Amino acid sequence: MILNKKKYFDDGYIKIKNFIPNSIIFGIKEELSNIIIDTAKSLSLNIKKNDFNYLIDDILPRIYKNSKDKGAYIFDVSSRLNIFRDLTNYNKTISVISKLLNLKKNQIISAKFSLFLFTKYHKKNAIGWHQESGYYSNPKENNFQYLKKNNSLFTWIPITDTWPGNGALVLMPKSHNEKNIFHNKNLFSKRYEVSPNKRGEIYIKNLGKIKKKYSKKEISSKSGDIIFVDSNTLHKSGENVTNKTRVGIIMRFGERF
Ligand SMILES: O=C(O)CCC(=O)C(=O)O
Ligand SMILES: [Fe+2]
Repeated sequence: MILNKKKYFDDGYIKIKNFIPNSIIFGIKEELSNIIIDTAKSLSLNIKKNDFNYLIDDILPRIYKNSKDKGAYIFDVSSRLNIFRDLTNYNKTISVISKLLNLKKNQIISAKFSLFLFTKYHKKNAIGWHQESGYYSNPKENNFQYLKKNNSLFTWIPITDTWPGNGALVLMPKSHNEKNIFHNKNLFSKRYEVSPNKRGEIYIKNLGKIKKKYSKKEISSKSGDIIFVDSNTLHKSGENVTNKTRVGIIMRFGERF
């Protein structure tokens, strides 16, 4: 594989198609399916077939509707599936990160891992504009992730295919050159109550100038693809106007602070 580093440095992101092996993608789908089936059975829900899309689009929302606790259970145990370690540590991913960040493999550290299981009942959970580096703000904070803001990135990995309108990642190409954007914190209880562009843990107060300076782009991607995004590139969750569940994974890597 030839890595187009220039494109990454120019645009602040790069998508690579057919990157993650099928064995890992199938494994993730199978293990998520098993957890959904077991949980549905515990609620005596009728399962018609063992098919990943049916399970995440039909059964998973019904589980959430029936029992918030069971929904939270699925999210929690899924995030801790061992197969996500295979994904996080996939050799080819680490090689690319090592080249993009100019670090030896053993110098890379990883930060928070996020699994998104956004069903039709989670439209409000779509996150607004931010830089990933906004999470790595203040070394004095107890959730500081010890990643260097200017030498880190995240990977966005779709498990379900995404396109504009069903939750594809939205970003502002070239905005990684903005190094001094201040991020405010939302009150925990208000994270998903504020306006769509400001939802999530952190938000940017004055988006006007930035929005004028950069155009936004929705990045369609298929399961098996990967998107490498500079930590300073502005991005947000794409809107999902469908009733389909959107499953995606974010992993964060960088140079130790
Ligand atoms: O939902 C997404 O695609 C993006 C979420 C995100 O950027 C984040 O959690 O930091
Ligand atoms: Fe993010």
